[in-house]
Amino acid sequence: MSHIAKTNLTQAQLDAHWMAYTGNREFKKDPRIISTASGHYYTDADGRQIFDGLSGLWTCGLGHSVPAINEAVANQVKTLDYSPAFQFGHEKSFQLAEKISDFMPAGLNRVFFTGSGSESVDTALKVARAYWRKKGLGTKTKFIGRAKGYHGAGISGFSVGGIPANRILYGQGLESYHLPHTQVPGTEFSKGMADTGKERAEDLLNMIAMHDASNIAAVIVEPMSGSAGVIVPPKGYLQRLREICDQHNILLIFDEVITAFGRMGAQSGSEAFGVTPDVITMAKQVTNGVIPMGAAVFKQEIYDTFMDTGGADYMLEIPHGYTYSAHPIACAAGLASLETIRSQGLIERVNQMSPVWEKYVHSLKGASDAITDIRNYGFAAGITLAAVDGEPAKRPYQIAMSMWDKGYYVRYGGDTIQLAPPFTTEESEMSSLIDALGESIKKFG
Ligand code: PXG
Ligand code: PLP
Repeated sequence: MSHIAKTNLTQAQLDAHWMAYTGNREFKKDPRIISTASGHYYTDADGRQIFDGLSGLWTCGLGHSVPAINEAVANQVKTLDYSPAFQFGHEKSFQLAEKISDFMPAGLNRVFFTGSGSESVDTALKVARAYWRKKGLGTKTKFIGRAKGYHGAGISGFSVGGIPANRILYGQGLESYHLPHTQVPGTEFSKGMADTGKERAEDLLNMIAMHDASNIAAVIVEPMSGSAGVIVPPKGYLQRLREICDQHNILLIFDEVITAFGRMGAQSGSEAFGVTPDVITMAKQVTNGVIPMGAAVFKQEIYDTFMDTGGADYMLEIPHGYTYSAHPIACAAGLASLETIRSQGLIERVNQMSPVWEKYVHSLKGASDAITDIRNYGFAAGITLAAVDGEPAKRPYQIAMSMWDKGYYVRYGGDTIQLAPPFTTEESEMSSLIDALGESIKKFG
């Protein structure tokens, strides 16, 4: 059905790669091969230009092949390609840690580097359990996630995650319970935050009544759920989660792998929604996706607790870390990415252009009866489509393939299409993306 790019790959080569989160059989019959990328566009193996409607995988808000990042990476490869992550250091990780803190809400200023969002979530959850143990509260081990949440592909991430398809094959995970999601009937087609739905935070009180706060280490939520299709928090909802966590001595973790560093038109989701958690996890935009890197950022009191109870100062305060923690090339890319966001005023740009984006996205309302909801915040949008013949994932797939044929990359997952254009997207690009999407939806609507 979709555009088949010419490729010199052999069937054996195609078969050898078990692709991530991909329908391998479908892909390998009809491969969509991307050859190069620059600015807001990919070029496929046939030389077609394809607009990047999801900024990579929510990674490349600055667009592709950004000269400042390319240069920083090239220089770093030539000067220090790798430096051991344990017991020795290099200057750029400390510089980047300070720069990341500068984007974080006040008080979140201790940065633990990882290689991905999934590792960042693992780090946050391990530190949460260890923190309570250090405080003499070692029974606080359970976690509360949320329905429709995505927290990566690790055993811990799938446990607290709430997308059923990502859980059903894997058996027992960490002991975790799930708050209801916040897609409340009657709030469809809300622009930005819905006025109702805040009361769904009250379920946390029921969970505390059931399990007791003495057994609960942390609540983890995405301030805005990305993977499940851009589920924006209702007004007052995150504030209420914060209040309940404070009242019951439970850590609040915001998983900001998608929302940190500009996507929301703010430095973080925390800043956008006005609620400060105890821990923020991040990845993706920190290096503009150029080199894998993630981080978990902790409030200082958590870090100090480990330092104060660490024993002799040559001892590890926490036995945790990754071979690629604070990788020097990732740090160089991170410094250049965050400096570019600042020097080009991109957070302000996303904030200013968000109403324009909102207008285009919501113009799709009524284009087809198949569209049952449209949601947006910052430079992100999710469109829910009615299931065809009991197959909720089919129509989004058909629409995304039709978009690829037309020269637009959009993400499909579950019953949604997701959009997240680069921070520098022009209004004319928004307009043509939405026009093309309207046509594709009508074709399959
Ligand atoms: N937490 C959140 C909130 C994420 O969005 C992860 C953790 C895991 O990060 P890594 O780097 O381990 O993949 C993510 C990643 C999509 C999509 O289309 C989203 C993600 C990954 C792939 C696709 O929404 N999010
Ligand atoms: N497995 C083995 C056998 C290892 O030696 C290591 C790291 O040294 C790992 C897994 C973890 O790898 P990483 O530090 O890249 O997460």
